[in-house]
Amino acid sequence: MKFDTIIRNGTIVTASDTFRCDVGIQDGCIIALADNLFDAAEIIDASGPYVMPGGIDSHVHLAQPSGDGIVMADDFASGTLSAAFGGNTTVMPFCMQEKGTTLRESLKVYHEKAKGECYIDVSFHIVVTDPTGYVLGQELPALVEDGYTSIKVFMTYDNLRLRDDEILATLDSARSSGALVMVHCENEDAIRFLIGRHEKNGELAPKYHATSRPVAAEREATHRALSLAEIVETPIVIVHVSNREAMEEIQRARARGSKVAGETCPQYLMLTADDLDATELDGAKFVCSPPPRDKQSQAACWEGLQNGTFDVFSSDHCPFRFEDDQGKLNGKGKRNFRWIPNGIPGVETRLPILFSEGVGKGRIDLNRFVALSSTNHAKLYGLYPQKGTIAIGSDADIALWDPNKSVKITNDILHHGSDYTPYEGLDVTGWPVRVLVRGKTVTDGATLVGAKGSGNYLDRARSSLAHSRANS
Ligand code: DUC
Ligand code: ZN
Ligand code: ZN
Repeated sequence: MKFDTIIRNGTIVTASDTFRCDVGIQDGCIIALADNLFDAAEIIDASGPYVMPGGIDSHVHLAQPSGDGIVMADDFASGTLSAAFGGNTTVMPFCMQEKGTTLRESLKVYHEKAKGECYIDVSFHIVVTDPTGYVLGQELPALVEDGYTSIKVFMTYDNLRLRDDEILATLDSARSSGALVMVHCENEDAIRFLIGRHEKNGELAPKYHATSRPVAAEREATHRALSLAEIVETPIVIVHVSNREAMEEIQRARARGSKVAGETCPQYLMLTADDLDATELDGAKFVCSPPPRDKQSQAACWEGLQNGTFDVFSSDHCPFRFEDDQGKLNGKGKRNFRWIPNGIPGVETRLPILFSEGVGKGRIDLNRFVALSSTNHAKLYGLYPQKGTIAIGSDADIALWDPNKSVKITNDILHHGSDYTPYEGLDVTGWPVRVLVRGKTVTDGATLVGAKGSGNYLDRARSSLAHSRANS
């Protein structure tokens, strides 16, 4: 047989083109794109759905320690399963450096957690929380050579945030090694001041999470991160941008010549701070950082997806259970918003929401959908062209999308470990009906076909944004 699998009569959509042909797959790779392919062990009829690169979600959290007594709702098995049902073929979770440990020690822990568990391919970003001379001078350059080519730093959270001098040292090391730095931009001192003021006033409900983390705290930190990156000439990614003012900081930095990528997420298109002001403690379901803003901010984020301010659309899947004393409603979280774990589930709903609200409502076209959901993630994080496109030689990571399938999103139909979805009741049109990773079907849309452990760990090349400055 010439092929293991042929996907026949499909409309192929890439980030740049839409065209009709068959896809021939062998040994997990695309080896032919042509009409009338024949001679395969398996023929998949794709005359109805679109044939798209599988989604790459470059911002997810799985099995991450999240504070005393708090347990994340997804491990690598449930998180990658949920991702597959949402049309994804690769996810990029974070490996969190525990203070006082090396990056290699932290990686060992996360590789153990992921080993034999994943349904789709995975690759780690490393969160640097303890940027010692050894970490920045010895470990990071060696890790980049080994394929760990992106890191994240936090400007908020007492136990995670780096001071400005530490951020500069980290950026400087990243520039010379060619690592790409993702930055969580919120001003910790301002947030702590506002939390303290709310506590003094007895304002403890979930809605005060939003007012304790205002736009100005995000805008200021975004400006500072971009300025620090400019000083040491290091490309950065501003992750989970929630509003226009932070977007304008990115636009101004680019106009000054800085290399900056931008990311936004479904919560900033679909939720507002009003969702945190729900009855009882339901607002805790929407606590994430930065918090959702207002309708004008949602419109701004859509503009950013259209005009290129944002390169990637990620879920920031960071799931906790709601009715659970190890989750949102832990003993302290019930009494005070500051103890509600930050983060919401979304790896399975990211793409249906972007497809339905974006393509379906005419805000973006199909090719932009593919760019924002897959191709740009692969390029930004050093996986292209192995991943993120449909081309000869690329991995056969493919999602078949039925553009007309209408689905009401409810927690019952999802596969994550959380007991709720922030998008309960949302009607979407467009759904992934078959997902293949390296040519093997993981789900037919309704049932699981793939096996736990079939996902690979991916070493990565340097970022398209970072490598041109490497070693300069
Ligand atoms: N930052 C993230 O990237 N995810 C969840 C929580 C946070 O602060
Ligand atoms: Zn973050
Ligand atoms: Zn995150």
